[in-house]
Amino acid sequence: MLERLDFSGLTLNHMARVAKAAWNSTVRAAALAIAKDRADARATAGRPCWKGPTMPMLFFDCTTAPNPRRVRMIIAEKRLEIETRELSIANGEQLSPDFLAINPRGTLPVLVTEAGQALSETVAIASYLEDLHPEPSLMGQGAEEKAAVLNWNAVIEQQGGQAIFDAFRNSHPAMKGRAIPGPADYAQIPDLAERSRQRVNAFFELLEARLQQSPFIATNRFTLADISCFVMVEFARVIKMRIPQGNPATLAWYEHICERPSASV
Ligand SMILES: N[C@@H](CCC(=O)N[C@@H](CS)C(=O)NCC(=O)O)C(=O)O
Repeated sequence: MLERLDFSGLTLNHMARVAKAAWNSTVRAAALAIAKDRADARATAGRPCWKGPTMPMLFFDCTTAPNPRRVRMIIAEKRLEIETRELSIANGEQLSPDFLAINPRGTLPVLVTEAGQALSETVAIASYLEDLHPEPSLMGQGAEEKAAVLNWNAVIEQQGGQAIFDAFRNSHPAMKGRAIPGPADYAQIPDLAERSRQRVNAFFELLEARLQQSPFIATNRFTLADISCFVMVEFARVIKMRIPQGNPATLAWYEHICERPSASV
């Protein structure tokens, strides 16, 4: 592929840039082809989890986006090595026909499992990885803890993440016409952005009340709910909202999570 590039008349620097871009798109195309082959094989097998041959997992990431970051943190906490392909949401790569063939919702993260399923929900990815690699546990152990993690993770997603995303997507100029992720374009609603900012304030109070009672979000140890909360709270910078200085329990929790190696992925 690279041999066919035309370098005539280019400076060395320019040549390097052209070669790098060609290499990246070749690698990306190969990754998409692998994932699509697996999806086709799964369709032929006629069921989502057939007992046929398995392949290494493949993770589609976007380093600028919060939900893929949750998956990167899970992978880091579990110290896994998973083949990863970066897509650029800024360049609309999640909406390419090749990627939509893998995830018709056009969202990231996606984890293609060993049997070829494309998982597009962070909680499903977390559950899958937890099952294959139970230690360290991020989804809780035993009925009470597992339920607490799922319960608090949903509270964080709905009361925090959704409010932050709505505030951002309905106000930021880069999100014009892109108020909802996915292939369909939706107009921004400025009033929704404003209401969502109020909800983010309420979320910070909810968090403070919870963390006054508990060292971590869901249980007395670090779990998926802390990962989700940490990522959402950090993402709130895009709407210029931060943990209020008057919320000491949340600030202490935040500092504590920042010390984990996974916080820097
Ligand atoms: N429910 C999904 C949400 C996935 C999602 O909305 N991802 C965003 C990035 S954080 C996306 O793909 N956006 C694409 C777009 O804006 O077009 C999850 O649990 O991860």
